[in-house]
Amino acid sequence: MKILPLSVSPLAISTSMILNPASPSSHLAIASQKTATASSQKAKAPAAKALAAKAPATKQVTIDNFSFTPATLIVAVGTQVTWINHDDVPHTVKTTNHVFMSQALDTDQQYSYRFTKSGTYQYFCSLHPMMQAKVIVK
Ligand SMILES: [Cu+2]
Repeated sequence: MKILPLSVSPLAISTSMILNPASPSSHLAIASQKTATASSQKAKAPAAKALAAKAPATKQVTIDNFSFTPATLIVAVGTQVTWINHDDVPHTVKTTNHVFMSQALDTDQQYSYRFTKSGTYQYFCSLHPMMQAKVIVK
């Protein structure tokens, strides 16, 4: 799984600045130190979990053989979803309710959208409207 840098997420930046005006990295360092002083051997596991929770959530949908996989993707609010076209023909990602639409994606090109509101987002390929899938944001 690709973890995108914090800088791509306005949400992550603003949250970090509220929590710690200095910098996100020094905040993470402080969190790690606190965990490290805990006596148990389990110290590393909670630290890793804390770091993962601060990373922006990302999910991927692959486009291959004229279909979106997974056809139904369930994500949390704030998740950035990236579609990657592995077909050798162009495809698009267009929501039925006009929330967003990608440009035509050539082979190996990708499109990302961050879901900031809960709901069900039906989408399709405007070039091949039989290609349909959805993202459910909770
Ligand atoms: Cu298509």
